[in-house]
Amino acid sequence: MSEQDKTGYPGFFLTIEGGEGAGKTTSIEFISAWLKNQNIDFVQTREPGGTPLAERIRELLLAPGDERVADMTELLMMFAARAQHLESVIKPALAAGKLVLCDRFTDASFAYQGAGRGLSMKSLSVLESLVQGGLRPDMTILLDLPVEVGMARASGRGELDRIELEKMDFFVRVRQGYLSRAAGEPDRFEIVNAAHSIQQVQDALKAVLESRVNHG
Ligand code: T5A
Repeated sequence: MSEQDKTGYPGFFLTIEGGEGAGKTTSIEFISAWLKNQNIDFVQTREPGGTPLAERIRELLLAPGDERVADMTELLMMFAARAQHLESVIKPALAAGKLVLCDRFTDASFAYQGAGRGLSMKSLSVLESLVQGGLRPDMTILLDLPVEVGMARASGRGELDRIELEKMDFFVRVRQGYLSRAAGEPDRFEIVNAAHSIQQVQDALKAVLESRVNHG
């Protein structure tokens, strides 16, 4: 927490990722309670969204509709929302030395728009550098679980959004996309088995937080 990261921000950027119904919301509630308990100053936010404008982009992205959203449009809207979110929320908080707890970030674009939709990873990397410069998460918790389990949980919650209406093979590619990102950056990623019970997931999260957030 106290060390400056490679981009010069004194804060700590923690992102949570996972497929549909992986339990991000449930896990973020637990992480946020843990951070409060440790008296760590943090900002909780999400993508797409996190600012009034970015939340409007989120609504446009997730609402089911008759007009098919082109893959490139979807990608650029994710990054448009991200650019706004970075300038208004993430960078100021990191500059103030805070921990930023973010529900999804650019790994989601690589998993959904890259692996899921099949857009070129090279184009994604170009956008990532354009929008973020050198800013990357300090740590990413990937909640991993079989697609069928996640979809069953997501469906149990009510109406599905536009992306959740995709077919099973799309989500299989998304999961593989996440796992391959994690394999490529093992120091940044912590993979938590999200198919386990809520208690087991929380025990795993606590262990990760105690080893990586409390001690820098
Ligand atoms: N997206 C996002 C992109 O395509 N590209 C991008 O760049 C970005 C940033 C919205 C969508 O945007 C896409 C990905 C998404 O499709 P979202 O709202 O963050 O992103 O995504 P969702 O996956 O839709 O988030 P959800 O809120 O729907 O799911 P969660 O938060 O993962 O799951 P949660 O915690 O609500 O849990 C689901 C249910 O399961 C239960 C919970 O009680 C709940 O009922 N549950 C468990 N049950 C048993 N055992 C456990 N361990 C459980 N954990 C939770």
